[in-house]
Amino acid sequence: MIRTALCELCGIRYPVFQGGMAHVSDAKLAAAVTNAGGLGIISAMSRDGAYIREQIRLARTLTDGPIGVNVMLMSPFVGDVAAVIAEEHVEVVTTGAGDPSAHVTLWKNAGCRVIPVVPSVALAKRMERVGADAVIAEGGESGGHIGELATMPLVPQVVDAISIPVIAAGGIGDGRGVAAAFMLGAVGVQIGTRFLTAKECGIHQHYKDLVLKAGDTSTIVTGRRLGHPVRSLKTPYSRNYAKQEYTDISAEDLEALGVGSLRKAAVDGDEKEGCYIAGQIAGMVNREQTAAEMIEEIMSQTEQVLANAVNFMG
Ligand code: TUI
Repeated sequence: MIRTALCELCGIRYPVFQGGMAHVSDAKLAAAVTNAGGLGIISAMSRDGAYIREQIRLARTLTDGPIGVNVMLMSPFVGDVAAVIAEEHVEVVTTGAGDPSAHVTLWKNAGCRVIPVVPSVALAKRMERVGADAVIAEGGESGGHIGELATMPLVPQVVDAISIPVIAAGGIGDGRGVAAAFMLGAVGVQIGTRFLTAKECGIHQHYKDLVLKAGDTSTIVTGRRLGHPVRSLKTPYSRNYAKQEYTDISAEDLEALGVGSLRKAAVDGDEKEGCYIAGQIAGMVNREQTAAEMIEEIMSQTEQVLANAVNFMG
């Protein structure tokens, strides 16, 4: 049985976070992951405080374990959502797409563990300085909004730069990935893409089918011109965006292409206008399973890989 400092920090059985994915990670998926021994995380995406309060309370009816909320810092409701997280005493708050320094004291005073996603050593150091409990070092193999570095170089450089625990994310989908993350110095992992095909994940079946069908080269990064690169599956939407991105299209028109596209994928299964976010590991995600089956399989595979590793030594 693998236990790390992350299990103590967050009150979880396995050192596995489920990524906070916009229009994907709701109370039902989060509760299923927490009940399976990981940390389930509800995505606040660009929704208001009332929505996130309802989701937190729904999750509380579905599990007695800890719950996380992911705050997307570009959200227009970020202040509102930050206050609700403190009021509801959410056990763990993770953040993405920005610097959460302004909210850390509020969350710490409410007893939350604060664990920001960082794409660089510089932000990791800043997070340690402002009192974060740990960081998630997320490489560009992941789906959604990404930084410049890949997981393999990012994680050990972050580990060397700070003294708080580091969780690895980006490109991890099975026990080999978890074992590799431990070898890089991480005390846990965050997994997103694999949970897209969890039975408790309520996204449109077309989304799940695209992930199940995906191969190693099925993702593409768009949005660099606007300063927020996003990795998603190659679909009519993302191919069209990529084609238009470096034409004489205005920034406003390019921005407009993105509006509502995540929702169109996850909720409507829109084949033309949906942005189907997934990481590079999608090619390895070939089965629908319950969250508990996924986590049990990943952790027992991790144990096997780590036990076998001693055979490499003479
Ligand atoms: O945030 C994510 N993944 C996301 S957010 C999202 S919604 C969105 N849609 C379009 C454009 C932007 C967002 C979809 N997927 N992952 C965590 C993450 N955070 N990746 C990269 C970062 C990040 C980038 C810059 C974190 C901090 C940061 O710092 C900038 C600063 O202020 O120092």
